[in-house]
Amino acid sequence: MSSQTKTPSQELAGSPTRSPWWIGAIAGLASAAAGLAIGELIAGIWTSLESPVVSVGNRVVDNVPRPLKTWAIETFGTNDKAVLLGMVALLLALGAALIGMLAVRRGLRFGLIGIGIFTAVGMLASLGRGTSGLLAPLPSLVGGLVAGAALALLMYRGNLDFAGEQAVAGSQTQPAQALPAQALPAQALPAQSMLLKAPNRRQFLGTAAGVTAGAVVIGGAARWLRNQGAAAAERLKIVLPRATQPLPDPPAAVELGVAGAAPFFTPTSEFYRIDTALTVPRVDLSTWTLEVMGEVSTPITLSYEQLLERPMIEADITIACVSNEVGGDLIGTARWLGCRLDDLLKEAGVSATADQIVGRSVDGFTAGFPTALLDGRDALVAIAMNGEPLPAKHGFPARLIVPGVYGYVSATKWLSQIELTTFEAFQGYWIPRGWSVDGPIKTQSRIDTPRNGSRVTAGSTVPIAGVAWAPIRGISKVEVRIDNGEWQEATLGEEYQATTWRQWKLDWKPSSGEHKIAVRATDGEGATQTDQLAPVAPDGATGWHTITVYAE
Ligand SMILES: Nc1nc2c(c(=O)[nH]1)N[C@H]1C(S)=C(S)[C@@H](COP(=O)(O)O)O[C@H]1N2
Ligand SMILES: [Mo]
Repeated sequence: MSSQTKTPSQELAGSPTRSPWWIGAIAGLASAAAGLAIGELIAGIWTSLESPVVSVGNRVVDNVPRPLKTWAIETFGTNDKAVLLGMVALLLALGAALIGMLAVRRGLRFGLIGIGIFTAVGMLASLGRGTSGLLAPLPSLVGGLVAGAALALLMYRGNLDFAGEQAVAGSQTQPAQALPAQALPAQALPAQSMLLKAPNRRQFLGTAAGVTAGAVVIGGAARWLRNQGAAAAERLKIVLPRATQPLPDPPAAVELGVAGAAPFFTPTSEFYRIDTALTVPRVDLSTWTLEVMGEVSTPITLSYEQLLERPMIEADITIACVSNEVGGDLIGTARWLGCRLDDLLKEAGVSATADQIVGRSVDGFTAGFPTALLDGRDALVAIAMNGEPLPAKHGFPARLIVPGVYGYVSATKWLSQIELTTFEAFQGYWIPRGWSVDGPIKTQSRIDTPRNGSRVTAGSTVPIAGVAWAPIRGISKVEVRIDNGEWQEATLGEEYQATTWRQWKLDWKPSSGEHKIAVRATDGEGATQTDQLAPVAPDGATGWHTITVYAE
């Protein structure tokens, strides 16, 4: 018998859960979609706020144990963030479907309690991250209210709540079919008449379709706001100041011009990106400021315009990630434009007790390095890379760049504060997570061409080439070893700045067969790169990059 042919009383005479499970799942999913879309929209309008999904995802990122994080990065590569967001969304969808089913079977208030729990999780996850303070839970709160309202509306339109609750109540006392209507006492009649209101599937589905369509439109608008929003447009309007001390181009001979080897300057579009941010923070320039605070005599607050008015220098600096494996590509070189950090701190007057400079991001990330690193090197509050305002991914509107140390202790993107403190008083983001307090970049070299596992032509001239780096000590020598032969000195790109990597190459005429090629570099102080293998944690990988190629 199909449901259309049932009379209302026949509907009621069935089990207390007449509405099939999927009605509840639809109610839950549509309500959740509405709530989440509103959350995204609020976060899209007020760019300093995180949407509920992103807040929860960020909490997960901040708290997953390192082995799990390493596994995720190894398995999903740079898609790890998309996978995590997908998992949060999937869990949310499951939860939403269950909440909807509970509501339809047990009554609206059970559904509302479920939504309340999810809302509380979202609100809690948003707290204490970044600089949005007390407003941070707003997207989750409003999203939760909207989801609750949507669920109530759906159940009302489908006559679901009432029927469900009554049926359950009935089933707890006596089975509904044992209650002939005429046998009910008079005071039970109003309840009974509502009891007879059959679930209205058509109205329910229509409303669910409407709610879902609304959520899709609002979600789309939120996405558009995020992408096309204020920050991106503002960035395009920026006219970069000219450097007070412009830097001439590096000598042409820094570039050895071997096809397949990394160019001296890494194109911005290919520059590696590493950060904990699930979605790239979009900074509103009209409210953004950079504060220099903590153990200083004169705290400084700069607007973006004020930052741009400061004397600007250019510097060519190679930055690297501590998580770069031997032979990996989490490293790049750019021409950075910014104001000198040492000058800025001189103005602020660093107190003698401070030994740590902490960069804090608008999203709460922190990285700290010793005040002693300001030894005259070109540490910058950078506003541009390779001649363009910093792309959002790389820290717009400002970031720190400190030559010689890994990014996790220094290169804070979306910079909002520079705090002078002590190592005893404060640990940057990665330190309690098991990474080393100090992060000097280790001397390393990489073979870019030929590729590991590739085939080359026996008897022809095959250039072996790559890059070597040891900022800020510089590179003095690169050697290549083929099979178990002698170490042969490679040709180096022209000596330029010790803060950058150096290209190297060696021509080779392979005999046919399988060959192993290893590379090692010697830094500007005469220390040769160790062959001892070390993993990336806790302070950077070591070992010689070694590849196998086949000549035929
Ligand atoms: N706000 C913020 N800044 C950050 C990070 C981060 O997670 N959040 N990661 C750091 C790390 S570990 C590295 S290696 C560099 C990478 O900079 P890039 O993404 O511009 O290459 O940024 C640093 N700055
Ligand atoms: Mo990093």
